[in-house]
Amino acid sequence: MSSILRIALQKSGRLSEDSYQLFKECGIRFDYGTGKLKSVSSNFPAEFLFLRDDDIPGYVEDGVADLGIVGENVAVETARNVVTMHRLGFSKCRLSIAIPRGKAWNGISDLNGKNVATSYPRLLGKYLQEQGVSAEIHEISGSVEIAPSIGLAEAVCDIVSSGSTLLSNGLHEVETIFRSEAILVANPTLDDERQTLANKLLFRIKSVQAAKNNKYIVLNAPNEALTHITSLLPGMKSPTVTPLATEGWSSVHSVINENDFWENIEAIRAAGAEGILVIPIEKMIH
Ligand code: PRT
Ligand code: ZN
Repeated sequence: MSSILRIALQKSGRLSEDSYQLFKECGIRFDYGTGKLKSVSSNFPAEFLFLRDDDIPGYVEDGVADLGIVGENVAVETARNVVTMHRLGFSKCRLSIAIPRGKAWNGISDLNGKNVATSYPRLLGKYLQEQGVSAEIHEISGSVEIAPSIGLAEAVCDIVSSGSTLLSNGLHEVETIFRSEAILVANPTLDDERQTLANKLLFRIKSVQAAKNNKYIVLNAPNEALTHITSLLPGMKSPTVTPLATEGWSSVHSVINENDFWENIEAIRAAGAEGILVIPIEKMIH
């Protein structure tokens, strides 16, 4: 195979670190942070392009890059013809409407006839239309949160994560219109070789994500409690049970989901398990 996959990543910003980390965990090595605009991987047929996030959907649509990692907010706002291959679960944020603290809010219809400042005119416009609200959208490219204090708008629609930017500008969030996370986007017309490479990458990403969401668990249990304990540990297929040297006891090995980890651990302990070890998993292949 002679093709090389071109992957666009944000050069430096809120998507960069987690994007670089993801490829590292997928076992794909490349240099970054050297100020270079691109870098070829030493162990996977991929070339990485380091760009501003706003330009990534356009480059992927035009085929300058085959794949890209971008915030879903930017992918939707730029409305380029790209395919969402996978949700990546990092750089989570929301696009919300906020108004000056102390101002009354009775619902989205309060925005009728008002000015709203945003860098997301398309997303906001669509939302207001769906809600049957007619407001004036002022597109500004940055520092949206200062718009009300300088008299440019009565409300803003901006990206929020912790909420501290709104707070320190005397604003308060009244309505979330979109939830976003980093996504892997692809050019819709990848040739067969590149599609094969993209699928290989996706397989690795899914294995890394599955491993992160699960833990390997090893415990000792009295034999009479095994049926109950194994029913609490569905594992990948079913738990592995081996006898211990101590008569009447067994060792149980399984995989447990991170989300219901603490609840299950309590139930497992209550059922008589002892010596419970919980171990991180590096890769998990289904
Ligand atoms: O230089 P370049 O153009 O590449 O980067 P950028 O400055 O345009 O984008 P960047 O790095 O700030 O964000 C990249 C992506 O990260 C966004 O498109 C979102 O998908 C996602 N993301 C996650 C965020 C935030 N969290 C976030 N908090 N993007 C922006 N913010 C900003 C927001 O605009 C506001 O100014 O942070 C402020 C709010 O943060 P809190 O924590 O105070 O609520
Ligand atoms: Zn940007």
